[in-house]
Amino acid sequence: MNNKIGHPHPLTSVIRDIYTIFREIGYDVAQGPELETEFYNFDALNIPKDHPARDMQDTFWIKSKERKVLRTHTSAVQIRYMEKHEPPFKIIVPGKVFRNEATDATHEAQFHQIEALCVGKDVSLADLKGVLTYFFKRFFGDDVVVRFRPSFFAFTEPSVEVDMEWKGKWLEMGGAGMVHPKVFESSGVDAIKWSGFAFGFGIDRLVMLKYGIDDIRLLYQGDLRLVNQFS
Ligand code: YSA
Repeated sequence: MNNKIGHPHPLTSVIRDIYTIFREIGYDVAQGPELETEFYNFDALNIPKDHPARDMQDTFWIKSKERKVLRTHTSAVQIRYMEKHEPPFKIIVPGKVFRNEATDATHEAQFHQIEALCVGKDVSLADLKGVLTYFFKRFFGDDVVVRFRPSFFAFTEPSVEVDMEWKGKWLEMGGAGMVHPKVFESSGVDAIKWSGFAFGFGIDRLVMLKYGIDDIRLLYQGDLRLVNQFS
C-alpha cells in the first residue's frame, strides 16, 4: 500500500497556530454565520446607513425579504456573542469574509479574518496593546516591532490601526479599539459596569508573511503545486 496522507492548507495551519496562542491565554473560539443580516453586520456596530462601507462596491447584498449581506467582517459576531453571554469573556472568531472589490496581489473578494473580543472589569487600551504585541511576538518571533496609530472605526472609541515592522517596512495588519458604548447597548451589555477591547486582522496576510507568499490569490486556486510545498 502506498497511500498518500493529506495535509492542512497553509491557511488552516495558521488558523490552528492562532488558536493555540490565544487558547493559552484563556480565549474561547466562537463562530457566526457567513450570510449575515444588515443589523449584525452594520447597524448594531454603529455603522450609519450612509457609511461608504455599505456601498454596492464593498458589500455583496443578497436579495431577500430581510436585508442580508455576505458578512464584510468578523466583527458581526461580536454582537451575536454578547447578546447570548454575560461578561466577563474573551473570544476569538476566525472566519471567511467577503467584499465586492477588485482583486490584486493583496486583496481578494473572499478572504479570512480573525476577530478578538475581550470584555471584563476595567479592561483598558493598555490590555489591548499588551495582548496584540504578545500575539505578534509569539507568531512571528521576539524581534517583531508593533506600533499603534490613531484611527477610526464606528464600533470602537478610541480606535487604532495596528502595524508591524517587516523587513524595514511598516505593514498594516488590522484594526482595533475599545468597544463603543453604543455597541454594548445594541447587545444588551451594561457599558457602565463593563469595558472591553476588540481587534480584527486579515489571516491571509499573516500566512503570506509567514511563508513568503507574494500573491493572496495563490491561496484560493487549489493549486497542488503550492499546497504540496507545505506538507
Ligand atoms: C476594527 C476594530 C475592532 O474593534 C474590531 C475589528 C476591526 C477590523 C474591522 N472589522 C475591519 O474589517 N477592518 S479592515 O477593513 O481594515 O480589515 C481588517 C484587515 O483585513 C485589513 O487590515 C487587512 O489585513 C484585511 N483585509 C481587508 N480587506 C481585504 C483584506 N485582506 C484580503 N483581501 C481584502 N480585500
